Amino acid sequence: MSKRFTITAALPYTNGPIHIGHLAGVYVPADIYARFLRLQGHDVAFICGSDEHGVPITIKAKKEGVTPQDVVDRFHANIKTSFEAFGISFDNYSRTSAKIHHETASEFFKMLYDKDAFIEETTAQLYDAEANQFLADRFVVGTCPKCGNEESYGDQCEACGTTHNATDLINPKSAITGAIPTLKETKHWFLPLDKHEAFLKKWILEGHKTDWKPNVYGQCKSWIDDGLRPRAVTRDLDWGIPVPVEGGDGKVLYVWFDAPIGYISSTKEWAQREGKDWEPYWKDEDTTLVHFIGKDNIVFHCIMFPAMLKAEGSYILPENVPANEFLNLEGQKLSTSKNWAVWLPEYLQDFPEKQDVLRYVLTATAPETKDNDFTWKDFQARNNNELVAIFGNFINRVLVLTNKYYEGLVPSPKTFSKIDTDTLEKVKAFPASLSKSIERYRFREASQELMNLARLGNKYLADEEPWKVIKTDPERVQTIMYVALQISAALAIVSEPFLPWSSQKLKTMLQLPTHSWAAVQTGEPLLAATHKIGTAELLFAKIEDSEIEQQLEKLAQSKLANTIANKVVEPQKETVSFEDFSKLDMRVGTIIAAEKMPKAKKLLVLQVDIGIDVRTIVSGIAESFTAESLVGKRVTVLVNLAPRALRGVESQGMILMTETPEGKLVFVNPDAAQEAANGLKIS
Ligand code: B3M
Ligand code: ZN
Repeated sequence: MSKRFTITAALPYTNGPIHIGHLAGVYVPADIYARFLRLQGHDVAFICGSDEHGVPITIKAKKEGVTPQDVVDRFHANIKTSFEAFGISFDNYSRTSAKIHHETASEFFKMLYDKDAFIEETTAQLYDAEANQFLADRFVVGTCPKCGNEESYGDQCEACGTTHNATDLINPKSAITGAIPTLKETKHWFLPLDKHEAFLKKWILEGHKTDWKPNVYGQCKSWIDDGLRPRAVTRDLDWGIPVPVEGGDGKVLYVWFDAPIGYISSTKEWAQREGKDWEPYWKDEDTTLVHFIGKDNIVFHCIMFPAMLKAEGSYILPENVPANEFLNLEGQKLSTSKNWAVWLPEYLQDFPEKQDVLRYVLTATAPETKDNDFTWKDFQARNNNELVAIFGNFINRVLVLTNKYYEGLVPSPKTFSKIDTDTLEKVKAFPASLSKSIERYRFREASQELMNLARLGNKYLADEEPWKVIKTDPERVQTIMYVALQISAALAIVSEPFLPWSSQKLKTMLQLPTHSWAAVQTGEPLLAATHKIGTAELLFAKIEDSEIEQQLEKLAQSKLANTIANKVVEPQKETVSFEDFSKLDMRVGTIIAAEKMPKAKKLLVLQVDIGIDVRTIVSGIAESFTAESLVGKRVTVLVNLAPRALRGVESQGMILMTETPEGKLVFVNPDAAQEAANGLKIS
């Protein structure tokens, strides 16, 4: 029976492009789910948009010296385009700076205000006197009162996920000036979450104990058990939706008040465009509402937004909030500021037409129950060993053989043997097992089940060996190829939610007449005898080592840039007079012999031609250079340093060195020295 679904995916902050962490945590699973539901014939509104208010945007704008509007315009376009190019099938992608959103959020606030759903209170809030600004949310950092993380934001600690009021922070510090905030009185509107505690307890703790993911349920339980408190839903800021009630001048709605309402306004925008009524999608008890989010958004979607919806009174509540954990990259936390990420626009450029590979890898390694790691080697292996070697290989064999033996016409099957009927029975069972996994939000499991269908086909062909049997029993081959073609068709249909691009390509190759999920389930022939298929194309292509190395090199560059940025530069030493400096006699020289100092890990004994004479210099560089590699090297030498005995060898000067960002020693100015004669002074 067709049902109505409203599927939302977290509205990305519009301060940077989308990366694989966003995709794995939210957008790929949400898209699989939405596509799956559509394939069942359900009525789906798959909703998203850009989250354009809030501190991250303001901070980015300040850093770049542009307006917040400039920032959101740039990234809204960037994000929207890359989602489309990647194949995320939103029915609507809106933005919270849109007029319809400002109106919807304002009305929502006013409605709650009129219902006395807020507490209006003047309280002392953190204030940065230097910046002349109240400090809330990401404008203030301090120690989390719950877990002790020293870099908690004013509204949320990313380490433990709790939300708190900025005044709860221990040792707060302004993120703008670094100043210790003072307290200043200001009026705000608070949503009394404590008043909704009984309802939240009943709804979540009793109602969703078994169907919500343990990580989601667990977080909710811990907040509720800790006791809920009123939360301010307005801010003293100038970027956001103006507070639409008396006394609201100079204040805006808290970004976590307006952003979830963005789901509603985006639905309205879609309905207007499609000539539909938006209300059933948010107000009809028969509608299933599901929020796809990352784990840091759980409290807002499970506690705060439901409390808002409940206070308003006419809305439905989410049926489920399948939040994911985080994805790491090559063993390290993804980080926008450290450029430690795989950015979607770059991926699409580097791997054109390989959207499905990333979709598949991110699904197969999705951080569903714990944080998980994305590595480029694994990406390559899953492409080459699974998509190419199993799925692609099977399809290629079926299409090539059908074209070769039957000029592209599906052959009529003869007698079905047990292996044929068993195989077809197994194919029939796939939609049900896939559905079961997807309905429980186990996309990882589902993606492996999909691969099992390709494995089934591959094994069937490998066991039946039509390419051998053709010589002795061509009639048998007709049946084999008929069965193999049915498996290919089933794959084309059920792979659609996971691999939409390849599914489409395969449907075209097979000229597949039906795309119905139910048809696979009933076991009716998907490709009838004498149906003409199209030409074979490669479904997946091998990814070469060099392509992976390029990606790893990109990451190495980011790492290097970070080490340089984080390198602590020693403070300047005391000033010396020019006379003192002139006492140093530095010359260009050439190392003419080098050997290791016995039993000393770090020391090399060098003979250096400094123009005046040849000196013995003991240098502590053995961990960075082998003795052999140094012969002939041009160096800079301090030649009038008082001689000093090191392990019994007299060192008669010093070679000037510095360090690379990775901490490797290098010679000072060796390139310039190439041109200079030994003995020339450095000045
Ligand atoms: N803008 C996403 C984030 O925390 C946040 C989601 C809003 S969903 C209403 O990155
Ligand atoms: Zn914490």
